[in-house]
Amino acid sequence: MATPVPTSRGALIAIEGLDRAGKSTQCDLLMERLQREGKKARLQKFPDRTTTIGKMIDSYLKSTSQLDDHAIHLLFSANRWELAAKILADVNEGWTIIMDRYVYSGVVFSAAKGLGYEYCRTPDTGLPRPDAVIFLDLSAADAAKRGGFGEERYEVPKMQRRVREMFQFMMEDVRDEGDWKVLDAGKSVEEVQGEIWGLVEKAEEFAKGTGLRSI
Ligand code: T5A
Ligand code: NA
Repeated sequence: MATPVPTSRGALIAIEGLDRAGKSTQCDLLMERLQREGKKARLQKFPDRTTTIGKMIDSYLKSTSQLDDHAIHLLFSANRWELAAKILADVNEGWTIIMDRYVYSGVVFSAAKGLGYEYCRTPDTGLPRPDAVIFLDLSAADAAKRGGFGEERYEVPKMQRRVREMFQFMMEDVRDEGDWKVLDAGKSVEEVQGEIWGLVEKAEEFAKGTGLRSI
C-alpha cells in the first residue's frame, strides 16, 4: 500500500556551515521571523545537549571526558536518531523545523579526524532528509576576523582547516542531490538572512505535496 503524501507538511531545513559562519545567529533570526509571520516553526540544535546522550557529547566537547573517535561519532548519530521520530511527526503535522547543524557536520568532523568518509555516513542512513541544506561558507580569513576560538575541543586551527576541506569534499560528493544551497556568509547578517529567507520560502513550497524523504 502506498504511503499517503501529506499535503500540508512543514519543511525540514538544515543550516550547516563552517565554524563561526553565523549558523546560530541566522537560526535565531529565522525563528523570530517565522514566528512573527505566524508560522508553525521550531528550532532543533544538533548536538541536542539536553538528552542523556547529548550530555555525554557535551562533556566530550568540553574535554571533561575522553572517548574513542568511533564512539563519539556514533553518539552524535544516536543523538539525531533519538530525535528523529519527533522530527518526522512534527513535520508531518505541519511544523517547519530549522536544524542548527545536522548529519553533514557529523560526517565532516569525524572524517576530519581521520575516520573513513563512507564509514562516517553509514550510521545516519535512513534519517529524515532535509528539503534544503543551507551551507554558510566563510573564508578562513573572514572566520579569523570573528574573534578567538572558544574552549571546545575542535576549536583549534588545524582541525578547522581539515573540517573546511572535508566540507568542500562533501559538497562536491552530494552536489547531484540538488538540495544544497551555498551562501557567502562573509556578507552582513541582514544580507545573509535575506538570502536564507528566500531559500526557506522555496523549501516550504517544495514541501507541500511531497513526502519527506530519507537520507
Ligand atoms: N559536531 C557537531 C560534530 O563533531 N558532530 C556532529 O554530528 C555535530 C552535530 C559543537 C561542535 O560539535 C561538532 C561541531 C562543533 O565543533 P555547535 O554547538 O553547533 O557544535 O558549535 P558552535 O560552537 O555553537 O557554533 P559555531 O562556532 O560553529 O558558530 P556559528 O553558530 O556558526 O556562529 P555564530 O552565529 O555563533 O556567530 C559567530 C560569531 O560571528 C558573529 C556573531 O555575532 C558571533 O560573534 N557573526 C557575524 N559577524 C559578521 N558578519 C556576519 N554575517 C556574522 N554572523 C555572525
Ligand atoms: Na552555533
